Formats: sequence, structure tokens, C-alpha cells
Amino acid sequence: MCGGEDLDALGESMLNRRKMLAVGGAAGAALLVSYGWRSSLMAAPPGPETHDHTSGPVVLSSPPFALFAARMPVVPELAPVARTSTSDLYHLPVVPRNIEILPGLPTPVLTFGGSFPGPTIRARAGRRVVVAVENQAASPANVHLHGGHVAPEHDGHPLDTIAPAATRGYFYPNTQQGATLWYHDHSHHTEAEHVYKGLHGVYIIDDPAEVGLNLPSGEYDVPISLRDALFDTSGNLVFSGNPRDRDVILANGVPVPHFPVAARKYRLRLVNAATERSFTLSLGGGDEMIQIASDGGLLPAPVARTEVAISSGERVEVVVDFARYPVGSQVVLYDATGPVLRFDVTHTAADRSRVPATLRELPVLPAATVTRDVVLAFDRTTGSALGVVNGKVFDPHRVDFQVRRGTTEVWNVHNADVEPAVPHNFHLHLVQFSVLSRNGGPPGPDDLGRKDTVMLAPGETVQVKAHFGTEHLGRYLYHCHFLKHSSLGMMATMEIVA
Ligand SMILES: [Cu+2]
Repeated sequence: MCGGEDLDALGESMLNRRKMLAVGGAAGAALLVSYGWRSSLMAAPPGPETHDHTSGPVVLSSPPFALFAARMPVVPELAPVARTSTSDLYHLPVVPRNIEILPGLPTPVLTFGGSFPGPTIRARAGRRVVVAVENQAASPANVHLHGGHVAPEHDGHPLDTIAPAATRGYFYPNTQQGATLWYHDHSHHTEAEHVYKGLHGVYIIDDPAEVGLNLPSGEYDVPISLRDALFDTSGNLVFSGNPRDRDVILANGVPVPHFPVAARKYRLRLVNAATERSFTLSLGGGDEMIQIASDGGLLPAPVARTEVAISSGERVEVVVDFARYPVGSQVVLYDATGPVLRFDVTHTAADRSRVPATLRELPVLPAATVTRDVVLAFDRTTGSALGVVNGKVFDPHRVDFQVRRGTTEVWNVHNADVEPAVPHNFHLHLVQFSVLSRNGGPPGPDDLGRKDTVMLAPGETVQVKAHFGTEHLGRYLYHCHFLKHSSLGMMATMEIVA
């Protein structure tokens, strides 16, 4: 089933071909503006007391840069190195690089394929993707396709890493509905640092079933990865320290950039690739964005929003109609902490796209036959913060839940960290779920559609329902997606059994 020929062909091509995509942070010599919204306004979740300042001087703020000076790139799509009748084959090495993110400063990063963030992979529903990953970095790394319905051996288990200089292939069947997924490192204990250093990219499943909807497409379909970072005066990314000090927001790898748009509709695929923060996004002075999709793909119907919140790992898709702004307008996308990105309406363009009143039918999930409780927390009784799920630190060799294939389950997921208050979120591998309720009431505005990651403020409980109608058997993870928390143990294993 795995197509050994495909892999052999890929191995050959990898030796002869290096496809390095350069996405530079080209910043002009514009007026330097330092941050006015940092520090006390930063709403990043307070992490546990795990700060490590032993390796150098404490860095509390990044060098200044000019807001909106650099242009946000559209991250290039990775071209397949080969195609067969059933599969598209990609080469995606893990490569250390020095790139310019802040003007004039070289920043050592870890990349997929040489680009920061990694190249976008645009898969097609029903066609298999094979990704050959050669690890050219000094430490073990791997790839998890977040939101992907994949076999356990291709899910990027924390212990299933690629040694330096080794290569392995990942098989993604793309047998699920169209959705904005993303891929990132999931290596044991090092996932947070690796993702922070750059090992993340967007993975889109294009669904032929969506074509008839006539949503904005082509150059008007723009993935935007949002994340934060802290730089020292030499340009190095600072990983240790408090995540609240990560004072630079990067959109597609560029600090608070501008992005020229036509006065027409755009489909914006927003991905929170930050390892430990939420974004609460609003446009201009609260202008409407039409939400069309969440983690698992299209909503049943579009929903008008003036604010969308996404925590680490979540995705939301909105259609913004820039036709309502005169050419020459500048429209800022804000986080609660300050500007993220400015859209500059530079020209008019024809627009035959639309947002239909009905997007897709979401199948009703069967009645649940199993209910489980999942409690996320830090255990501080030992003096150092340990992440726990139902009281237990992650043990990759332990199975926490056995789930019978084909069943539907309800999970009550609770964030017990009220004092001190620590936000968490919840990510389930393999399948998407529906949020049934939040704190005993209806789902929140950010709980729409099929989800695989959901926010949990301190003390909150979300009730989610998942159908495990899958062809795959084996072990998968569920965890907090604030990656420092999961690397500290806030992660557990379910085993899908026949
Ligand atoms: Cu957490």
C-alpha cells in the first residue's frame, strides 16, 4: 500500500536535487518604530515557572523595527518532485538556515525546505501525498500533520524521529474533506523549541467538492501563518524565558508586515503557529469578516464575525471583501496586543467569487456510547512544574484510553489550572470533533464546525464529541497544544482498537 517504488524514486531525486525556497524578510529603511503595546498588554498565556536564563543574559524585548515596512510574502507552494497516477511526491528536508527577519540581523532558524515558515503543501482530496524528509539538522526531528487522518506510523509520534542525516517518508492519504491543516515537528521534549525555531508550515487539502462554491481562489486564497518571537540584539531567536516576552508578531515569517490587496474578496486561511499564545483578531475598527471554515474545513454556513480567536494550533478561514474600501485604504488586522498585519488596498480587480449561503452539509455524528473525562493541569507538588493529563505525566509507553474503532465518544475536557491561572487548549490527533458545550452552556463563537484543537481558559470545560470511524488502528496522542506544556508532560495516548 505504501508504494515502495514511489519512495525509491524520491530517494533518487533527493540526492540530485535541492529545492530551496527562499523567503526573505526584506525590510526597507523606513522609520523605525519601537513597540508601544508590549509588556503589560501582552496577553500571551502565562507559562509555568520554567524559565531558563542560565545560558546567557536575560532578553526581555526585541530590537525595534519599522511597522508595516516589509511586505508579507505568500509562502511558495512546494512543487512535487514526482507524480504518479495516485500520488504526489515531495521532498522536504529539515535544514538549518540563517535568514533576515529583523532588518539587518541574521537569524539562525530551523526550516523545512529552506523557507521560514516552511513551504505550503497543497494536496488534493483523494490523492495521496508522500513527503520524504531528510534531516540535515543536528538533532532528531519529525513531522506531524496536524489535523490529518493518517496511519499511526505516519503521525509523527514523539519517539518516532528522524536521526540527523537520515531520511524517511510520510504517507498522507488525504481521504478527508478539504481543510487547512499544518505540519510541524513533534519530537519528544524538543517540539516546542523546534517549532519556535521554524519547523512549521501550512498544508491545504483542496477539495474538488468546493469548486462549485466559487469561493475566492488562486491568488485570492492566501494562507497566513501567525506566530510570535523574541529576538536578542544579535538577531537570535530567544526560546528560553517567558513566552509573554515574545514581542514580535510574524505573519508568514515577517514582522508586522503590509500586504497589498485588490479591492475584492479574499479567502484568508489564518493559522496560529505560535507555540504558546492565542490571537484575538479583529479587522480595522471592527469590520466584518465572514468565517467560512475552522480546523476541519468548511462550516455548514458562513458566519459574520467582528473578532475571531485562535489558540496555538487552531485554524480559521475568513472571507474579507476589500471592495468596501476605496483604493488607497490601509486596513489593519489587530490582535488584542497590537497590530499584526496591514492590508493595503492598491487596485481594483474583477471578482466573480461569492460566499454562498450554504457551504456544506456536516454529517450528524452518531449517538455517543462512551463518555470520558480529560483534565489538563500542572502538577506543582514536586517543586517543578510537570504537565499532567488526568494526574499523569506523559509516558509514551503507556496507553491512557482504549477507543474502539467505529464508536462515537463524548469527552469532557477540563482546564483545572485556576490558581495560578494558566490557559490550556486541547488537541486530538486523528479525528475532528464537534464542540457540544462550553461550561455547560452552548458552544462559544470560536467553537464552530469540526475542530481538532479547542481553547480552554482557566477553569473552563468543553464537551466534545468525536466519531472514531477510521480505517486506522494504533496509538495516537491528545494533548495541550501550548507546546511547552505538552513537552512538560501534558500529553496522553489513546489506542484505537478493533
Ligand atoms: Cu497547556
